[in-house]
Amino acid sequence: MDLAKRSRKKASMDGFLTNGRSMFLAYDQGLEHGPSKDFNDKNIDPGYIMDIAIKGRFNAIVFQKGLAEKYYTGKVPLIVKVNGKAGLASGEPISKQNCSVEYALSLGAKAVGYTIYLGSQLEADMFNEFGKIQEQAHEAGIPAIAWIYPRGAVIQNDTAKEIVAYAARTGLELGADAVKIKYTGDSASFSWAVKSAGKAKVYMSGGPKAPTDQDFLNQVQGAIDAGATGLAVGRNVWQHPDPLKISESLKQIIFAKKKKVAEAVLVQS
Ligand code: FBP
Repeated sequence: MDLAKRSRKKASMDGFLTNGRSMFLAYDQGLEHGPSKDFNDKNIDPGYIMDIAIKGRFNAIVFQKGLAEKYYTGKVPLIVKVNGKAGLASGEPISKQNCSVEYALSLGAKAVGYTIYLGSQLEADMFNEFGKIQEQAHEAGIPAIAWIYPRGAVIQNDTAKEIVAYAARTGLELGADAVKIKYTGDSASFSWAVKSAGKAKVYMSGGPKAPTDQDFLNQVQGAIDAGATGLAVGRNVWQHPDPLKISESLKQIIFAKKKKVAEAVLVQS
């Protein structure tokens, strides 16, 4: 590319924020885990998830390109995941690009997402690929969000304070506008990850469905107290028997700054 023609527009997460916070609905688990692991007769339908994103007033829906092409109906900003892997292969994890930034834009994406397995023997491939995607996204004026999951033979504990902080910092240094990282288990240790992320916004990753709503809401409260911008959640919402109710409780915690878990749970009863 002609360097003189290369422009870098301001890529900002502002379009995804409500009073500085946000909540994304993630739905790429059909690829990542397989339909029989996570889905039931309702949530196997991407249309059901699109409906939750709209009715639950999420700040974004996260789809792979195939779902975006066939099920994205607008009304909620779209984030297209431009890489992904299936859960069948063994060995050191790697997730490679499967959608161009240009094509994501044509589908209506307002940001692109990319997973990096930090600590994998193959991390350099993902660093390299993300570097190019981040530059293309910024040239187009949209943010690049990094899902940074420490994984591989050398990673003993992917939610340890120092490992999650390393993930957050990696995202900042590689140019991510936001990082999606796993919760460390308590607010004090998560705040080190938030500090490590610097000006990159931090989203807590939802994880498998928590045993109770209270458990999950406590985690989210801990992340918000630590300075996270918000939550990117999948299973804890769309595996819930009442996705809109749990979404409402989550919003009480994420957006209503003074609300605590006990009050947030009350909106469900
Ligand atoms: P969940 O809230 O369901 O955990 O979704 C968040 C997410 O990052 C998805 O985008 C992705 O499919 C999944 O987690 C990856 O999970 P895993 O940790 O098993 O790779």
